[in-house]
Amino acid sequence: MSEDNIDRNARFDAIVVGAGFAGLCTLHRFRQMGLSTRIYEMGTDVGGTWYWNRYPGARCDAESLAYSFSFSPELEQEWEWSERYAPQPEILKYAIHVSERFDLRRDIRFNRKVKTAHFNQGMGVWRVTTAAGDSAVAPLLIMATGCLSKPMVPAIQGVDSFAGKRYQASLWPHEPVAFHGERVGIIGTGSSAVQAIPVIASTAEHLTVFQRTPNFSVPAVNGPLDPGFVDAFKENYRDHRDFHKRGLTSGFGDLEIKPRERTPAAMTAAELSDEALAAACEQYWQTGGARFMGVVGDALINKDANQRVAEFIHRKIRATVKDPQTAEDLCPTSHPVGTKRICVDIGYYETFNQLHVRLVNINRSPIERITAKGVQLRGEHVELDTLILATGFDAMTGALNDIDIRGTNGQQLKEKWAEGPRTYLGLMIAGFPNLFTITGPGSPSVLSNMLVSIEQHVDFICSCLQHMSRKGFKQVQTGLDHEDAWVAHVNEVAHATLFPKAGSWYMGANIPGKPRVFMPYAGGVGPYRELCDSVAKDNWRGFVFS
Ligand code: N01
Repeated sequence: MSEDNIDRNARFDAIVVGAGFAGLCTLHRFRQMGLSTRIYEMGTDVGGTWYWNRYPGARCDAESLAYSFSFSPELEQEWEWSERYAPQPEILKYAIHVSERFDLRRDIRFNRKVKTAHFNQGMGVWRVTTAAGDSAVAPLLIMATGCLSKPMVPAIQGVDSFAGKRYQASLWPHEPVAFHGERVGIIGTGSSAVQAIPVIASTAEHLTVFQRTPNFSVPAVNGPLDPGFVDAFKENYRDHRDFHKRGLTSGFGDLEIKPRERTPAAMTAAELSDEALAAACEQYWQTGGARFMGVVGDALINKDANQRVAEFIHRKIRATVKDPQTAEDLCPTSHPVGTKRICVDIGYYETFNQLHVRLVNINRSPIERITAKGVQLRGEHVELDTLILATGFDAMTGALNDIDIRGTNGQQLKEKWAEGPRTYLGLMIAGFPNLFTITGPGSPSVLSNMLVSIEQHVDFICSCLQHMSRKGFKQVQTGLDHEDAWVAHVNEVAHATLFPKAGSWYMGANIPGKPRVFMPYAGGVGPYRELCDSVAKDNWRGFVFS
């Protein structure tokens, strides 16, 4: 890194932390508004999630044509996605393309881990420093740090003593990793592992999967995109985008399905016979993808409905996996389906029929410790050449709490959030003026198409800044009353669903000692957008300008 590149007491209109999709979108829009902006990015390139998560089989489980920026009609027409679910290298290429096409890179400093962000009340600016030695100030600070960006290394005894090759799924090397002739072990069976396992099994000599909690997984039904389908979609891109933005749930879905049609998706499970529900599940199973959870209208709010959908997946697992004990071990029973992020796979359950693949249920055979040569289970040592940790993230708050962020009166964000994150609309935090979070806790974020949510937040922030500029305001903040009311609303909405019934990362349950609070907003992207719009219309209700 050239010394000349270091910012020393630099001044900008805005500082953005992170050059993933949220940071890129923010920078592009701020440029259009004439704001001088600096992004500090920890990685050596743009892409965020798609820069770090390079494990074998990594791809998006949202459909490519929907999981893309809508702000440039030319970009969306010209960019060509190859598959229904884009593989990680293609999404990374897209992020790089966006950064070049809109000439964003000149305002991004790579290899910069932001260490501190302190608000100077007298001057009304945020001072940001990085581990590389930069220091810069700006009145406006945008945290575009991502929801799943702080990897979690499990506290398993001896985890650092393994003498073979050890990889973390979310910090995968940039160089190719080969498994030919190797005995590979993987800990974890969340979305990352479910994607990686079939691919690793295709070349490893032996693969051992250490599973603590089985997850529900549905087939992706991935494949090359049909040019005719793409043309038709692109002809109608505006309508699709609008449909996703106003969607009642996650911001995906088919334009063709009219909300009022009496399909099972618009009915409750109680209205359907077992045969009708099974037929609907089968149809969604064959169609593929996470939209499976939309098979009936009440799958995520009614215990019985959920159980009937879960049993359909259990039957699929038992019909696919030949060894009865392995099949039983793969059947999730400890949480309602969908309350931990449902996985989307390409041949996951089938992989366990291969003779060189073994599932270890660590509830029956607990991991005692990791040794130099492998994993010591109770009563058995599993020798490994390579150990992969696909153990997830300190989600939603991890990356923010990692930075020493201090607002008015030196209050530290981490301390403020000791009992769980508190925000107004997932966008602002009382006591932290001019600081916005993109897809922060309390917003639809991880329960939604991230691109839809990112663009909505960036639009909202830009409108707010335009309002400030028109009125001559320099500062915006939110108050504790609105923050408290929003936190209560987020909780109320979550508790009307089955989500809190799972010990999920949505609940912070995967991190020892993390408060158990349902972090995202489960009210759906469309209703959330309407709420934000009504806030702006109602003279920016809950925001205080000065
Ligand atoms: O992480 P996870 P992930 N001993 O937290 C296990 C998104 N994503 O990286 O359930 C043994 O889901 C843990 O077990 P348990 C998506 O939103 C998207 O896979 O806690 N096991 C679990 O099995 C997803 O939800 C895409 O009992 C331990 C696993 O590790 C999110 O990222 C692809 C353990 C962690 O699963 C996170 O997914 C990938 C221990 N000490 C990810 N500690 C797509 O778009 C943890 N585990 C496709």
